[in-house]
Amino acid sequence: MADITEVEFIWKNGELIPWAEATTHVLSHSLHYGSGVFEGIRCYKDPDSEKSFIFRLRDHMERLARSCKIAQIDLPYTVDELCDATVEVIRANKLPSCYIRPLVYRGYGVMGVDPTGAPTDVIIAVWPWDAYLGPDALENGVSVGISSWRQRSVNAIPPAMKSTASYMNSILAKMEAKAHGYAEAIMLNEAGMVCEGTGENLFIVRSGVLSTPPISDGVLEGITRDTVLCLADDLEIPALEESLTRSDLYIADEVFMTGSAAELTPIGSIDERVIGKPGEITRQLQERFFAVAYGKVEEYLDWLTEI
Ligand code: PY5
Repeated sequence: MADITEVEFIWKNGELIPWAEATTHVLSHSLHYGSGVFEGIRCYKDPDSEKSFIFRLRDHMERLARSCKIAQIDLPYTVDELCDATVEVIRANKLPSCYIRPLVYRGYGVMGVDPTGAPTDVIIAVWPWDAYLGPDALENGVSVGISSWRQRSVNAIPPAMKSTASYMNSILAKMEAKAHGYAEAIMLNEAGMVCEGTGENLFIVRSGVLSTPPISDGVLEGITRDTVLCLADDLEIPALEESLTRSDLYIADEVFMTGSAAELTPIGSIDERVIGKPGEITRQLQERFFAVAYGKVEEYLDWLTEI
């Protein structure tokens, strides 16, 4: 049984096609070797104004284009065309709020590791998706554990490339975390420093200062991470990008994760070390994040694409 809310249309290679017909051949290159790149984006409906906005659409599509560049995939559409296609598929499905999943993948045509000759297929799927880490995760926080798996290193699968292949690493860590009763895993990098969650960046607060691992420690350059750093600046919360050890997490006053799917999720405990209820700074940033996403903050309206 599919644990996904099906809608009417998916955009594929320039056309809207029925959800059930958006299939691919079992010998598609990316199904065998993970040669795809993707994005995760959200569209929010402001409950007051009832307007819907896609959050930082252009920034996501630009990252998708950068992922293609690293993966040496010729993207057959411009960033503008992909942004327009996203608006088109949301409107066609009449969705007030949704998650958006663009995927560029090497399709059916060759079976060697060398992808030369495989076609490039592009899809944009949308569907309603609730809080990623559980129904009360945003409100009450989640328990997480440090994974025994290390995050892929910068010279293995580059973190700047949001590739499907990288998520085998995330899957191993996520399944281990769930088996131990945690909602999410935190992965260290090969050097043993804190890296990120399986689909989220990580922040800590200690003595009123916000810290997050630098890009050079192997984290995805998250768009929500960048958003939080901008909002912290507005709120005059000092913020640093600095390497963190696992003990820095255990003794932090507040810890939270960020991502398009996970939004801004507080962490209540790490490896049974209690952090506690969502703290003041986490709450302030969460509140401002949703105000911005709902189009209530004038200076950030250019981050939003109205549907
Ligand atoms: N780190 C990793 C490994 C991620 O997969 C993601 C996003 C992030 C950080 C946060 O990036 P951003 O803030 O730009 O979303 N993960 C995807 C998402 O849609 C997929 C999760 C299932 O959030």
